[in-house]
Amino acid sequence: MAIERTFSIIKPDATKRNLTGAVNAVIEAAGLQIVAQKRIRMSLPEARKFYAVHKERPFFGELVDFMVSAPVVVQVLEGENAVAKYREIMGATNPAQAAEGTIRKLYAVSVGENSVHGSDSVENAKIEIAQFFSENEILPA
Ligand code: RTP
Ligand code: MG
Repeated sequence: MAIERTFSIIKPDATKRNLTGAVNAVIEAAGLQIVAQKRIRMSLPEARKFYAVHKERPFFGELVDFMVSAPVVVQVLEGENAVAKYREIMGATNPAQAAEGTIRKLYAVSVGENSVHGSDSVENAKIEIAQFFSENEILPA
């Protein structure tokens, strides 16, 4: 199996409720290693750039406003099949449809305020990681 990296964001609804450690516990229990992490306040241009693929969607404005509304924690996760594994433990976008034990089932508030982001492909993970981290900030054990 391939060792991959994926990009994660612990979103404002989760940082505001002091759930960074709870989310990280689920990540680590699944065997993913947090190889880079920082708490930042996303700027509006950064949020618009990050979610540019959704710019024509009706929820785009709401989404970027939410992402800049409080600090977020950006992370790089590493492990076997990290991209798919993280999507699996995040659960469905809408927490009402998320499987038991997933981060969104446990913690998300709504389809918009859904606690975490995870890359949807290895290619996008590389692009997203590069938006927030330089290679010397990523430190596998
Ligand atoms: P993410 O990109 O954040 O990991 O989430 P995802 O792949 O599961 O969902 P995606 O379709 O990429 O949507 C990105 C984020 O936009 C917000 N959203 N709001 N109000 C709505 O109907 C709606 N739909 C999506 C969510 O925060 C979602 O995670
Ligand atoms: Mg997505």
